[in-house]
Parts: sequence; C-alpha cells; structure tokens
Amino acid sequence: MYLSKLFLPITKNLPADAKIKSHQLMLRAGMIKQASAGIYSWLPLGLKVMKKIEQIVREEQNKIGAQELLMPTIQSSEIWKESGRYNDYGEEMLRIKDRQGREMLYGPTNEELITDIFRSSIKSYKSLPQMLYHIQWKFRDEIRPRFGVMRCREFFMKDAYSFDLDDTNAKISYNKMFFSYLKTFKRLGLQAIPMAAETGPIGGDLSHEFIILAETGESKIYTDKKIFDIKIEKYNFENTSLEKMVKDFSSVYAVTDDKFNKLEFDKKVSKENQVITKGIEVGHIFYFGDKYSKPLNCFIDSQEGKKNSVKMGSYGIGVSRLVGAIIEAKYEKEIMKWPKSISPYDVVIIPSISKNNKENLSKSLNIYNELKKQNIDVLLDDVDENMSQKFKKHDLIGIPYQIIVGSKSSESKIEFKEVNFESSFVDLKDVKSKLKN
Ligand code: 5CA
Repeated sequence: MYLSKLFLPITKNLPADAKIKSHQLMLRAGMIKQASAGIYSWLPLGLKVMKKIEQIVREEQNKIGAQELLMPTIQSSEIWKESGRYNDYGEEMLRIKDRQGREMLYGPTNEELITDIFRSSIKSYKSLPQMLYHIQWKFRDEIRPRFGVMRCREFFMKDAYSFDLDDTNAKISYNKMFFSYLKTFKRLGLQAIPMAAETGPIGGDLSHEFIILAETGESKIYTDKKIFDIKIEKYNFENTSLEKMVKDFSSVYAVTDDKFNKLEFDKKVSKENQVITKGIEVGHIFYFGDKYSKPLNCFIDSQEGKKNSVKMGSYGIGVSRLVGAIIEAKYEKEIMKWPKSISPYDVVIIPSISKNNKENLSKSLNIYNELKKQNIDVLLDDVDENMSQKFKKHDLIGIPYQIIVGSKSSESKIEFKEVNFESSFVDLKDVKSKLKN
C-alpha cells in the first residue's frame, strides 16, 4: 500500500473527552471516528488491527475445539423473558420495537440465544461436550461510555459458550478456555492476569477476569506479586495439568475491587508482596451451571436415561477493547510500537525524498515490489514530506519495522530499523527473516 493512497485521516484536533493515550492516539492516527456517544466507525488502519486481533482470537478458539457460528445482533425478547433476564438487565439493554410492535433488543450478550439454538438440536450426552463461539457486535447502553473503544456502547466481542453433562466435565471446559485465554493474550503481546471476579448480570459462582496492567485501566486490582511469576509454558493441555494451572493461579491472592477485603489481603499477602494497581479487563469467563438451561428447558439425556439440564459456561474477550488496551500497554514516550502479530503492516519503507531528488523514491519502489513478491505486507511512505515529519507520523502509526532509504542505502544493502533499536544495514533478501525474528 502507498501511504499517499491510504485513507488515513490523521488529525491534531482532539475532543476534550479524549483523556487517555489510546483514545487520543486512535483518533489522531485516523483509526476510528466517533459516530455518536460510545459508537465508532472503524477506519481502514483501525479495522486492520482489529481484524488481526480477531483472527488470533479465532485461531486459539479453534485450537481447543470451539466451533464458530454467527448469531444475529438483534434478538427477540421472548427468550429473555423465559430466562427471566428481560427485566433484570435494566437500562443497559437497548430495547427496540419492530413494525408489528414486537419487542426486540440489540444483544448485549448471547446466553439465551445460544441455549435456544442448543436445546432445539442436541438431546443426548453422546453429543457432549460442545463449545460454540461467535465474534459479533454487542450493544450495552452504558451510562458513561468513555475512553474511546474501551468502554463503548457498541463493541466487538468474542463470546463462547460451553455445554457439558455435569459439573466435573464443565470444569474441564472452563479450564481449557482459561488456558486458551492466556495463550491468546500472549500472542497479542500481553501478559494477562487471571483474577477471581464477581459474576454480575451473567450469573454463576465461578468466574475470572483477565486483566492487563495499565495505569489508565478502570479496574483496581489487589494482588500478591507472586502471580506475575506463574508461567503458562509450564503447563500442557492434559486435564490434570490444566487443573493444576487454574489451582496455582487461584491460590495466589488476586482480586478486583468488588472482591477486595483489606483484612483478608493483609492476612494472606505479606506487606512486601502486596501490589495495588490498575488494569484493563480484556476477557471474562463464567461458569454458571444450569442458570439458563433450567428455565429454558434445555435437557440432555444422560447415559442412565435421566434428563439433566445441561451445564454451561460463557467466555468473553473484548476484541475492540483490545485495540485500545494494547496501545495503553505498549505506548511509550510518544512512540507506538504494535506487537508484530497485529501490526497493521509488517514493515514501512521511508524514503528521503525531495522535489529535485526522486532517486530514493525509485529505489524504494524496487524494494517495495521485491518485498511484495515475498508476500510481505509493506507500506511505502511516498508522501512528499521531510524526514522529521515522516518519522513523527510513523511514531503514531506504530509499524514496528522501518526501512529507511536515504543516500546511505543501496538497493542491495538497506537501512533496516526496529523501532526503539539502532538501525543496521542488511541485504534485501534478509529482510523477511528479520521480520520474523
Ligand atoms: N457473556 C459473557 C461472556 S461471553 C459476557 O458478556 N461477559 S462480559 O460482560 O464480561 O464481557 C466480555 C468482555 O467484553 C469484557 O471482558 C470486556 O473485555 C468486553 N466489554 C464488556 N463491556 C464492554 C464495553 N462497554 N466496551 C468495550 N468492551 C466491553
């Protein structure tokens, strides 16, 4: 892609409510544009990053055997009345009437709808366990939408649902998802801390929030610093190992505000180990047994011929929130550097160009074509600006690798730079391997 062609409405004008870095940067870099309070359009650069996050989330869900489907954004109120949540959900639910006067709603979550899909087709223990997920827009009429994509009214979420015959098996599904989340966040360049959490309107009695540390986070957290030393590499996909992993995490004190108790904190965590900080909730998992399956009459025939209400869990990842969360975690000293796995482009070519000298631009074009041939997603900054303006712009866009084409670069030896490191001269043919390392 040529930068001159990219739809990238970079702006300096920020609204007064853009208080945190990620919100400011996403607006400045032309990644999003507010459509109305807490509702955004995703512009090409922002969408590209979000799609990459979505794809990593999808791959990790598929790896644990979860199957993707797609449910609608608009739901009928009927199933919500069956579960009893239609009234309980309150004003956060956007209620709509269709032309026949039927009560509809824009889904804030999908426990009811997935239970309805499940109950109409699965009847026997032989079809269990099952895990289904979708990645879809949600709407919650948040009283105070803020911080850009972090707390929106319309947001993009991966939500998965597990179905098991009994508690023991349901716990295995929960643990698989727990493990999968840690791997997903790791691929996104994040260390997420699982914390015991309240279940709120989703319900149930077992729940973990996955939090990444950030000063601008809305969740206050209290933890023993030992939690940062638990490495997921130690565990594997066997049941006993997964059980041990969840136990290891759960045995270290780590809670958010709602669960915090000062006496307990002081009793369980030595003073020097106590960490009180802030974080962003990027994922949340729940086990709620038959909270939905019972009222919705979702029964499964057990091996003994008994009818059991299926045991369910639900598992969310805030895909659109992650774009902002990753910026909060990675932005430093006015420079953005995307983790390689989700960078909008693999590398940017920055030629020094002037009116009288187009030689660097033609060198850059050759490099560009060569890299394209190697399937590298490359951005060429062909805009007629001086180098300091260019570098400022790329500090904002955040592509982690740059090829700088000035008088020192030839077509075979090019100046290659990883953001925040010294540059070096490399052969064009070696660029691909440099991007992988
Ligand atoms: N049904 C369950 C799990 S599938 C559920 O809805 N869980 S949740 O309410 O915790 O939401 C899941 C994730 O969506 C959260 O961890 C958060 O990352 C993201 N999320 C929730 N509300 C918002 C919001 N208003 N704006 C942006 N992201 C949000």
